Amino acid sequence: MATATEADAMRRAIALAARALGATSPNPVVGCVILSPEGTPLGEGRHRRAGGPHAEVEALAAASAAGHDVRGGTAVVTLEPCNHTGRTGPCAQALIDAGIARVVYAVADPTDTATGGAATLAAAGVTTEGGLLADEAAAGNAAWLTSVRLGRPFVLWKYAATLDGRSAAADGTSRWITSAASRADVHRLRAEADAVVVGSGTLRADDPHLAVRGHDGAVQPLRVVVDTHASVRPGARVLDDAAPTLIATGKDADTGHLPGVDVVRLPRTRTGLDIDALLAELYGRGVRSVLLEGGPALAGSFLAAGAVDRVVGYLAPALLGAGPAALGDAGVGTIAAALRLEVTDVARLGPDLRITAVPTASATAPEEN
Ligand code: AOF
Ligand code: ZN
Repeated sequence: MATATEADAMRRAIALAARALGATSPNPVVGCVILSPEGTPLGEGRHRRAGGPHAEVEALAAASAAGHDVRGGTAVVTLEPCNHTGRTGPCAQALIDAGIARVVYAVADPTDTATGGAATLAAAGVTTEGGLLADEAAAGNAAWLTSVRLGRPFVLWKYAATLDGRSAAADGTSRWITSAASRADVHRLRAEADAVVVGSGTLRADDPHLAVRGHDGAVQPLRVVVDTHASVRPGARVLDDAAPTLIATGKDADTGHLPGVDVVRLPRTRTGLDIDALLAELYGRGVRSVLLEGGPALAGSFLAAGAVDRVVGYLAPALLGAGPAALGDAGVGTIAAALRLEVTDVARLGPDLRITAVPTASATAPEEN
């Protein structure tokens, strides 16, 4: 059984890992705390960038830099220590070499490449225990774990709407439906994502910038415009150099007005571009988490393709009564086909409500009672 001290250390390791969200792809976020045999923290670390040291190695180095002897100590880590030599050496072996006597981890490594660390540690006589605060640690790594399971990036669809579900007024005006607190929260979502995706309609209507502001040191996400006919104007703000940008167009689009712009040509469907092909292209570029920022038609296409893993709605206490809905056609024609969600969080941001929900396993209607 893990001790209360180890649980505290795991909470700290999860918090350390969370600081690197949006910066480590295609790798996970991982945090680690090294404890002395008496339970005193000796060093801590996190994985900061793909190609950089793993969390365990950074924590061992921090302990050693502080002059601590870690022999006989415990490593508390959010992900099972890796067993492979990839861009860096195997962490299981590094822990064994350092004389660590016990390893407590939260979530097993699900990859074929890195799995097996716990067995290697156990074979070397290190006590190992998995599963401590596994749900919390998995939630902190939800994007990466989902991308490993599905072989495509994790997709979070974010929208802002009035209480009656409209994302713009009848005349098309839509600026600042939600409060400054909600808009700041969206910048956090962008900072945590590898790519931010919008459709060309939103680009025309709002000329959004899509780069992250207010998060020092955040890795800027790849800005992706789904633009079947390459309608983006050369002066659009999304084309500046604040962050990289990718324009996804149909195979036949004329992109002559976009010299020097990174363009990918994708197959078309009846409603626009093939969402699976887009996600495969992004995955190939190392993107493991996508923030889908609209508009309504594109969000409908993603939902119809079964390609939304989490929904975050910012609802402002305002009513419009007319104007476009936050979500367009998602392939739902009858109530039995409604895309059912489970609410996982409700928060108040200034005057607004933020509702987080995930699709339920089956799209059937709940039982009446
Ligand atoms: C990390 N950071 O702290 C741990 C990881 O690309 P590599 O060679 O660095 O290996 C990445 C894999 O190593 C990763 O997918 C995961 O399975 C495992 N553990 N990875 O990036 C870490 N502990
Ligand atoms: Zn490792």
